[in-house]
Amino acid sequence: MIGDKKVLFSGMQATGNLTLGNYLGALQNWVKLSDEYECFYSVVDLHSITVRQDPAELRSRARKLLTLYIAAGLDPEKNCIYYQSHVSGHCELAWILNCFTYMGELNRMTQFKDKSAKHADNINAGLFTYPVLMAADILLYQADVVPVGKDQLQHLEITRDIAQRFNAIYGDVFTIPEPYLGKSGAKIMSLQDPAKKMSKSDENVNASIYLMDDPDTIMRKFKRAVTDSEGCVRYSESQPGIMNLMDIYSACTGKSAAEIEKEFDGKGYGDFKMAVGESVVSVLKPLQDRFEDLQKDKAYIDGIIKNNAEKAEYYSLKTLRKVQKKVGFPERIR
Ligand code: ATP
Ligand code: LTN
Repeated sequence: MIGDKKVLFSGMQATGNLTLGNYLGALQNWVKLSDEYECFYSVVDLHSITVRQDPAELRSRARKLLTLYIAAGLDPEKNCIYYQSHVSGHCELAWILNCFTYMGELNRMTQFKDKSAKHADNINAGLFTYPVLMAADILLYQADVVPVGKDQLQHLEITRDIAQRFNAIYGDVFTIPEPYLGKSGAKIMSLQDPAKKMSKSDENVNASIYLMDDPDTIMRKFKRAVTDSEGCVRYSESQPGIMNLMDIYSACTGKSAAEIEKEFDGKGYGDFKMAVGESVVSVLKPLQDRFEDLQKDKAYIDGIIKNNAEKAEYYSLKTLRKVQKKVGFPERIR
């Protein structure tokens, strides 16, 4: 707890251009939860270097991502929006937690298996211990809740296991975090292959809607979206492409699956796809406009970066000092 509020932590990597999946699965929920919780939203640049990055590009993407958090509606005066690399406690706690995590546990992580298959020439130790750094992010702020997409649930589980293991030895040090999965948008699938999640690292640009896509591009991508030959808009496992479009439409309009089925009863996929595309444009356009304005205000963004890093550091140190004491490191002499 901070004051009378529970704590929320979440983060996103500054790799690739953000997609509609990132927005509906993560960012949109962050905004919804931001009044209720004391929130820490990090640009997790330390995680990004588990895959080789061009330095200038990483720096520029990280700043864009931080700006996007604000453009999406997170108030940086109330929410702590900061770069992970600006708070050294993340790495320090990660090291300690590494010593409380088993190789066998990390070996089971599907993201590690996927990423090492994808980057076979660079299967580094950081990629392997990635979930430990993520656990450190969350536990450092004693987070009660962590809004993520479904693909991150396994990492949340391991975070809880590490925290429970640590608490069992040293007493109640860490709050055990709960995942928060939004109702709709928990897993947005690729527009070209509804068996795969929409991902910012997909090589096929038609598979993903990027947050900065212009309206024409968005409409074109939805027109090309893979569906089926059944010809009716119905929420059914046998129609994964349509289900995905319904999830997107539902997340953008707030309509339920039953309402959507009724709205498109007797209409073709063409009409439905147009409506989905328009609903996405109307959600993304205001965000894009705010992003453009914010990007111009360098001094304002710099101020946010400085103040919030200090705030994050203050809270992180409270946990870190406690953990260091618990494991038996000598006290600092002042
Ligand atoms: P990459 O393709 O590079 O692995 P990604 O698109 O999966 O990236 P992340 O940075 O791993 O993006 O995810 C940021 C947040 O967005 C996470 O909370 C994740 O669960 C969520 N997210 C990512 N893709 C989707 C998706 N298709 N549907 C819903 N949520 C998603
Ligand atoms: N692993 C996450 C990003 C991430 C994160 C976190 C999410 C790093 N640390 C802490 C929630 C809480 C991802 O790839 N989406």
